[in-house]
Amino acid sequence: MLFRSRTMDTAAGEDIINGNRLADGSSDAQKRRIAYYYDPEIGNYNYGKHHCWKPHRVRIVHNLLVAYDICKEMDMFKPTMIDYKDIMRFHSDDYVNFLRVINPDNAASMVKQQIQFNVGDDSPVFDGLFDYICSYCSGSIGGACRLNEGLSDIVINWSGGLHHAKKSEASGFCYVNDIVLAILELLKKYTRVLYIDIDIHHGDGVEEAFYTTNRVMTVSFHKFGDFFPGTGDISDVGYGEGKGYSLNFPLRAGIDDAAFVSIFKPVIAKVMERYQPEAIVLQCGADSLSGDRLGCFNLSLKGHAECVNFVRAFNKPTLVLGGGGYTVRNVSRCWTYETAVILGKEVKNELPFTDYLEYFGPDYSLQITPSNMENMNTKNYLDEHLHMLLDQLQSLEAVPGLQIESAFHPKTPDRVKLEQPEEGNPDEHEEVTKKEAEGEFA
Ligand code: LLX
Ligand code: CA
Ligand code: ZN
Repeated sequence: MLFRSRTMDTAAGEDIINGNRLADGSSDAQKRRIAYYYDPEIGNYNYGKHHCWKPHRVRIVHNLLVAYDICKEMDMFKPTMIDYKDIMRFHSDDYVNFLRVINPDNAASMVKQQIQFNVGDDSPVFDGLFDYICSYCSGSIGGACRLNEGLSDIVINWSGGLHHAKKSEASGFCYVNDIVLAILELLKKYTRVLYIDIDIHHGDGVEEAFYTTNRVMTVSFHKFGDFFPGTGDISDVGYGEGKGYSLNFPLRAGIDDAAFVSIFKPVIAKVMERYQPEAIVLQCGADSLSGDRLGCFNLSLKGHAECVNFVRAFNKPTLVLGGGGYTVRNVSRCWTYETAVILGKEVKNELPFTDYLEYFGPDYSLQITPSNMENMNTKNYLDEHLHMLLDQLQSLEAVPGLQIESAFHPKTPDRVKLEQPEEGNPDEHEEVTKKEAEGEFA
């Protein structure tokens, strides 16, 4: 297996075979240079025997990618480790210093700080916690650097996507928000960054960080109503300079492929038209799949991946991240399939042999079949909410320019202060034809 560190790579993409076809075999003329970040240590971290969170799932994805023989189609990197100062670009010094020192042996003497920083229950203290944090953040920040340098068109880090983490607080199994850190890196180069979140949960940590700026547009589709974290109503649209630049599609249980795609595509197409982002971060939480242990949506891999493919067709520098997902076998299936879709490679439905084959019985197939659960999202409900979001987008200033730099609001210290981008012309936008953006696959 060939791994290169971020710093070792100088000749961009010389040896890459690029995916240039969609999964249905139709041609997609634009060649993509794909980078994939994976730390072989990541699967060894353990939240505890009884915790439902399994970092191990990313190792299963990796094994499937190797067994399908598609790794050779992308540039693979073991992330170059960041250090604590890189995390302090968003998170508070107190919180980061706490994460650096806390371990299972001293946890009993740090109960007060555990309560303060919400670490200990859902987000437990385990051996190697800070190394784990650095590992997944390194992939996302390293990926953003690679996009900034123009060395890749799409970067994948399935270990990232921890969208609930706040400036000074862990939340929902998320300690440090790699997404916010990666977006801050992208903002050094790009004037407008779009964040899209298809995890079943609201992308609250990312939304909160950028709530008062129009340099980042956040768009989350999520279950809303009696569901963690409880935020993300359609009326939450941003504040001050950021008003209108947070979009939330609250959903009910049971949404299926056809319904999800029918709202995702028009919202994202309108976002692209009105906001014209220069870079995209896509959080692909797999807890929105049918059969997730903690979820209640009814998506198949095809519906989930159709959203990924729709975003891919816009040909913007894109960082693709993981997220939630508790039915390990389906999470692994999903991100394996989505890697293939991003590469434009077809993969057989019959799963190849790996050390984890037993997870996939009795059918041993890649695709999953949605259940017959009721879709509680009526057509009227979806139409009404879709039109509210389209109206919100229509009333935005079309493309925010450079007057938006002073996004820091003194009354909102949990949010980030933005610097000037280093380069880039905000008026240069690639056009994507409707046909390209609508490219579907079987
Ligand atoms: N939504 C989500 C996304 C990424 C991670 C964790 C979550 N949290 C949950 O799914 C959840 C579920 C039930 C209750 C509260 C939260 C995540 C990704 C990688 C590593 C760690 C966390
Ligand atoms: Ca979401
Ligand atoms: Zn989630």
